[in-house]
Amino acid sequence: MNIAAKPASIAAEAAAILDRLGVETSAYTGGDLKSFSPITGEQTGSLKTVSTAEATAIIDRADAAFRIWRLVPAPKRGELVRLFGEELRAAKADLGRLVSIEAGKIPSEGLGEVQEMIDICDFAVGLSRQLYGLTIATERPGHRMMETWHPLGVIGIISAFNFPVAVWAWNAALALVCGNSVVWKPSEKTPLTALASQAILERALKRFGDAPEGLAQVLIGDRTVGEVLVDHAKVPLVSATGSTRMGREVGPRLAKRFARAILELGGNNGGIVCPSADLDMALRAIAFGAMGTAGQRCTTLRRLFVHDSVYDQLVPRLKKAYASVSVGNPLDGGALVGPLIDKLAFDNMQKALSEAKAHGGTVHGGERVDTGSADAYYVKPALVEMPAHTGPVLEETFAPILYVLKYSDFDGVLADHNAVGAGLSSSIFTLNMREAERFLAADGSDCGIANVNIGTSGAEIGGAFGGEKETGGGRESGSDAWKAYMRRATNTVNYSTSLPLAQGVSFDIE
Ligand code: UN1
Repeated sequence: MNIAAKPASIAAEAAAILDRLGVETSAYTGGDLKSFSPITGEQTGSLKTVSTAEATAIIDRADAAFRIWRLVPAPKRGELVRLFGEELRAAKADLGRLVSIEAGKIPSEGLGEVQEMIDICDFAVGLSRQLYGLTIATERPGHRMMETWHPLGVIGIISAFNFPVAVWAWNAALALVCGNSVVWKPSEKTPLTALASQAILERALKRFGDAPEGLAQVLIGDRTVGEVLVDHAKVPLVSATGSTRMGREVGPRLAKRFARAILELGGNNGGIVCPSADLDMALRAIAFGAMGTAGQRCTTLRRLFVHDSVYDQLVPRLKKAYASVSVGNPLDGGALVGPLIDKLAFDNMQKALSEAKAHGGTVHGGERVDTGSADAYYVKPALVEMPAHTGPVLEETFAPILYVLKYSDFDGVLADHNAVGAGLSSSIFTLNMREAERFLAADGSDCGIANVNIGTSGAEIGGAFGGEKETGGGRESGSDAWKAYMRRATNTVNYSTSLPLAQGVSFDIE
């Protein structure tokens, strides 16, 4: 079923939401960065951008704010994030809708993204009383050794269009309780949701009262503005989400000035369906993982390895699900698959599909769906049966393409599973504990996320999020990811009356 897009003005709805959230009209009119909704291709704003000089001044201001904020007790800093979580709860419907308008997500996913922001706020509030350091046994009598965690500085955040607000919130909530200030360069494709999120945070800041000015700021602009953030000496950590190509530029620039990087780059996520798998469960997990968010999550399932004993049971059902999935205007509420972000995404998808055919693949779906808007790019998700793990299967294409491969040998499938550049997320569907445990073992999946009997996407915030290899190696969100946002000091205190040296060294002066 294809649902036609409504001609009603999406821009007017976006403006009404922004107004309710407290964003001034002047912030998104009369500027030179045009924003669009992928739902119809309609223009939704023209935002004022900052110059590189303004960006530098903004970062300097953030550094001044940091110097004050780092001295505020962490639980008090947590209070700001608690208020932010409250404001997000109140704004959830509006912000979720704006995410749908700007990123093309279906309503439950737009709202889910805001829920992810709320969840990380709750996590960070608890964390604000748990920034623990260790005490460590020392080899010297009358001494104490301990670790202290201190605020780090201005945290630069570069985010992508596909999670336009949640990824910022993962970083901002942790950074703020850790005593840092934040400067955010959102995707040029989703600047309105950034303005809205910033306005919501400013409401919390206002209620908080005495936070330093410049504690959390947004840089609206193009990549030159992002480069200022990456190169500025007062930014000790940049957390960047985007393509591996972007990471290859950002990573070395940060390394050059010894700044920290949290890179969350591409994923080419695989799933393995074993002979004992619960196929009903696998089918649902695969459908969401591969078609959800129109294949535009970094955790999207892109490669599916199915054991030859269950291939003919599972794959025909999967094809049926692909053929019948509803593609259309996400605002209408009936579709499960919304638009691709833009024409480039569509072109890249078509290119990958022709390459797949050239490599012997059989393509089901993948064609454009007409919703009445020439500038909107809706597609039927594509399921591609591949004879071998080659060609475009090895690359991430940010679109709903699922490559399906048959396997017979478990060691062989593990090797193929790991034989790609990216290492973000992975899944195995099995009721056999030997296979499940092997997948999670040292010689199993080489990804930052490895799941059993759930899909590759839709991680909770409580775990550390990120991946290995060309995914960049960074970890954000839960677990102990907060440690990257702080500076660790090892302190040794001598409360004795002598000065023993470690390692038995003697150095006695007269
Ligand atoms: C992303 O696509 O950049 O695990 C983030 C997930 C979400 C986050 C995705 N919680 O799919």
